[in-house]
Amino acid sequence: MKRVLIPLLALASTALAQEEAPRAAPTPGDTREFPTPRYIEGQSWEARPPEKPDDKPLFPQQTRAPYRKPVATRTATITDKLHLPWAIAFLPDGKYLVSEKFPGHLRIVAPDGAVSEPLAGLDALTPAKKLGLLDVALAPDFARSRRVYFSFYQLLADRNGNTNLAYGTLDEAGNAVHGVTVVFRGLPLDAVKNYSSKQGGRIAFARDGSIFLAMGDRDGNIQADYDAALAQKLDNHMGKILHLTPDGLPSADNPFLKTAGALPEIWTYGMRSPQGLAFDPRTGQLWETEHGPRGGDELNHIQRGKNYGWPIITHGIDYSGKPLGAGITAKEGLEQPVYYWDPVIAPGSLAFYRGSLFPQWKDSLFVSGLRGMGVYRLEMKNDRIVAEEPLLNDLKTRIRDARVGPDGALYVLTEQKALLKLTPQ
Ligand SMILES: [Ca+2]
Repeated sequence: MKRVLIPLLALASTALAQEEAPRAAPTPGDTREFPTPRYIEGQSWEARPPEKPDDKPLFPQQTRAPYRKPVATRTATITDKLHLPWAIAFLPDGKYLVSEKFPGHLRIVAPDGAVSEPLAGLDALTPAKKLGLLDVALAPDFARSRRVYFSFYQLLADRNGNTNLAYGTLDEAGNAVHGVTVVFRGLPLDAVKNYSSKQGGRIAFARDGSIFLAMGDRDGNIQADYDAALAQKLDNHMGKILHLTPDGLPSADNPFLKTAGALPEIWTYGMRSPQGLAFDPRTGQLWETEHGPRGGDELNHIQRGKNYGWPIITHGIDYSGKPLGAGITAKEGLEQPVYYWDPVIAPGSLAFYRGSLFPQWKDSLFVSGLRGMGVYRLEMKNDRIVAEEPLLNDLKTRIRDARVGPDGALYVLTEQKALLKLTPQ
């Protein structure tokens, strides 16, 4: 029955699906169905029970905020010729700088959909086919410096390898990045196995030009060694948000500079698999989304030195179906997520709306959903989520990144190949 309903809904939703949107299949191997959300104003789109039946929010609307659709959108496909795109940055000339995860390439996409050859200059990082590329971001002084930052990992033996940060100088005419320099390498260098692709990698620039970098916990062994969780120990970069100078050094205001045994780059800890990191343009505050266990994806307000709880407190259960640790969702001294998803959407990114193209979206943030096969628009009021609207679920494809362009349009990367642009209908 479901297979009959999906095409009908896709036709009914907007004109987008019929002509312009790609028809990418879900990622091979991910055969789990994601239900079509229910679109009822004032009720959550989510109708499934929580993964752990007795799981409850700690305050009203910590999860399942009511659905609200303030505006209709139109979707255009700029290109569907990318390969595993991970992130997009907006160049001042109107083109798009896109990273492709594996093998790691940077490409420039023109507004007419022309896709460049891979930019030269990344070969010095690691042998070909060993490079995994994650985020890409323009330096705040890009107009003058032409500097771009990107995060990457190296595939070492047994799929080990940690997340690193580099910069280089973009030469658009030469289709190259010159002077590629690695400014930060995550510790341990040969991190435990690349379980579940929990590499982190998202970059966010603060107003002062310093850099925040998300690092996944890489911890595939939580069940067996719960008390030794990497995310709770300050002697490694796993399961942390880091704060760095533009040269990759610890920022002078970091909270653990004088803590014996602590790595000086750490800003917060107790994260699981963060892939969304963004500043609220109104408040200047930092926010994060992370992949949780089965039933525990989170949106967090990131504050200096705090512990976000993984794996001591969490919603949901382990992917094996077993409980996690003591099975608790709150503990003194550990931060609560501002919002969580149970069942999960697998959040790939986070972006705040800025711009005037969609005045109805002025209080919105956007979270891409991999497992959730859509983009999730959240409305925020006084740092709480008051409404949630799934977008693009009719494409039935995993969504990697969603960013707001300088023109106020919403740009979306599907996990497999496409760059989409959403404008008002
Ligand atoms: Ca948490």
